[in-house]
This record gives sequence, C-alpha cells and structure tokens, in this order.
Amino acid sequence: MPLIPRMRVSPLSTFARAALVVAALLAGGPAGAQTPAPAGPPTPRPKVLVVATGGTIAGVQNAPGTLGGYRAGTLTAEQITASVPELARFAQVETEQFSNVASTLITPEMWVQLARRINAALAREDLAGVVVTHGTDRLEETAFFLYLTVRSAKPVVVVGAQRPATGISPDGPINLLAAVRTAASPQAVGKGVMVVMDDRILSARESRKLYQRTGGFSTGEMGMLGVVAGNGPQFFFAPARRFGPRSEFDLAGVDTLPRVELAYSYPGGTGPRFDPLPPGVVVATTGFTRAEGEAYRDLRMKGVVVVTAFTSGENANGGATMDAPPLAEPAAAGGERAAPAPTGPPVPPTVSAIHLTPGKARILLMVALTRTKDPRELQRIFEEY
Ligand code: DAS
Repeated sequence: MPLIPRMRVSPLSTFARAALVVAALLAGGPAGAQTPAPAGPPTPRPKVLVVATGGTIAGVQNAPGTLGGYRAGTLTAEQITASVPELARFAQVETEQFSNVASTLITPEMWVQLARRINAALAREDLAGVVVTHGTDRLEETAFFLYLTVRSAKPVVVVGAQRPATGISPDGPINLLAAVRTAASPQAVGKGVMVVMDDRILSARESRKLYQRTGGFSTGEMGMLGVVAGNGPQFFFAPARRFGPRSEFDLAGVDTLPRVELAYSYPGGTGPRFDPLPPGVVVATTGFTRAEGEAYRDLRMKGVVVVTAFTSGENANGGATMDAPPLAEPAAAGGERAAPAPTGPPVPPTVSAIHLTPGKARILLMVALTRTKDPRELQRIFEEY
C-alpha cells in the first residue's frame, strides 16, 4: 500500500507563483535569476542510521485516511523511511529494526540493549548520527536513558508522531525529515540526545509529553535548544550538564538495571509499603506529611535510597545539597515537621532530584545505583547530570 498518494501536478496559480518568489527572496536569492553554484566535487551526504522501535510513527489504521484507531508498531524501518523520499536530499539513510512495538512495551532491559547498539554504531567513523523512531508514550524515558548512557558526541535524535502514518495529515514524515536533518547536522554534535518533533529541537533531559496531540512535546520553562527551519536545524542553546562523552555511566557489563519504585506524596499520605524492599524509591512530592516523613525515614534506615522529586519536575528546592537536605527532618517546602528523630544510629539523608521530573529522576537513580548506593555520591550525581 503506497503511503504517499500520487498528486496531480497542476499549473501554478498566480498566488502560488507569488508565494514561491517570496520564499526564494526570503531564502536570500532573486527568484529565477540565481547564480549557479560554483562547480566542484559533490559533497557526500552524511550517513544517518535510523533505528526503529515502533510506535504511532509506524502505526497503520484498519481504515486509512480516517480518524480511526490504529496498530502502533506496524510499518518497518524500511517502509517508514521509504515514505519520505526527501530524506535522500540530506543524508544517506541506513535502517535497522530494533523492535516494532507500542512504546508501553519498551522495558529497561531494552533501554540497555538500545544504548549498547547505538554506542556500537556511533563508533563507526563513517556514521554522522543516529535517529531512533519511538512511540510517544514512553519516548521521554528512552530518550533520557540514552542521554545518560550514549557516550558519543555525535547526535542521537529520538522522534515519534502523534498521528498514525496512514491517518489524515500524519506528522511522522515531517518529524522524521527534521530528525534526520538534525542528526546529519555538524551543529548538532555535542548537544547530547535530542527529541525533534514539531520543528523543535529539545534536549532529552527536559523533553516531556505534555499533550497527546501534535505540538505536545515541550520542555516547559527550560526552553528549546533550537528549531528545524526551512533551511535546516538552527541551534540557539546547548545543554550545560553532564552527558555523552562526559557521562560516567558505562553499562558494558550491565544487563539488568536496579529496581527503583515511584511513589506519590499527597494530603493524608502515609507513605508506601514495599515487599520486598527495592534498592531505591523516588517520591513525587512538594512536602511530606508527618506519617510520610516517618515512613521514608524508616525506609532509609532499612537501606532504601529515597530521592525526592518536585511533583511537576520544575524545581525541587533549587540547588538543595546534602548540607541542607531538602526533605530530611524537619521537612522543608511547607511540609509538616516530622516527629523528632529517635536517638540511635544516624538516619541516611534523602537525595534531592533538584530539577528532574519524578519519572526521569527514577531513570537517573536506576543508572546511578549501578555505581553507588552512597546518598552523598548519589546527590553529587543528581547535581551534575
Ligand atoms: N501507541 C503509542 C506509543 O507507542 C502512542 C504514540 O506513539 O504516540 O507510544
């Protein structure tokens, strides 16, 4: 089934011709009178590897061209790239099928395999960058994991779509084109793993699926790295934290990540109960109730690492450090004061996620626990990444 319907080319209307003239002028040259480019050897197009994992970008409907439901993860990597012939203008595209599933089926074990595969591919001298096609439901998690564990400076771009490939006005093709152009761009080197959708270039550290519609990926108040304009990717900012070649996380010998639970704090909350205890828990909170404070103190005494992340991810006490533990007793951020700590062995401090969403703090803790369980060392990691 051809994905791109053939269109009848009609003679340009006056309006269309005028629009082309304006576009040409904006691009910097008089329409119809361009100076021919100086002859020279053709510049080879950069090689970009598209690794497909599934998602709506590979989704096919039972009734194409409708608003009807679809099966995510149906088209292959080959079919997705073949549906955008324009890709060939900007890159020599290679494809690889990593999986073909809805992203709710992506597991932490798959993150590890994917990072390993991308690290190996980027070691190839002839490869400029990698694009990962992915379902949007879990896109931000996979992208952040890759941000922490892909140790190359070459660009890795994660891309998805909110409308299936066979739907009305699918966003997958234009998103894929923007992603490949970004991965092929020398400007994108050293910017870490990025999410490129809806013409925006977002850092994987900050990107979030805020809405289930086109334009739904955002970095909130943290802003964009750049945009993909008509003439290609344009960067305005670069991430300042640790990632890529400066990352300390080498998962060479790691197949399974430590289990980290997510919990939520709320009025009247009494804290979670785990059996068996996990090595770590991230709690989304703006401040603990007294009972929660006691429950988390108890968990810390039993050796569970407790990380507090501001519920919105926007700000957990700014730059809280271990010298001023964020939600240790007495509770900060407006929380109730916990009961005075009983005398006895010191209670290990909580760790502050500082400025990560609870979901992303969980991923950083999973990765960090492969190296240390020391809360002070973990706090250092949360301050650097
Ligand atoms: N089906 C969902 C997924 O695979 C949604 C999507 O891709 O937008 O994540």
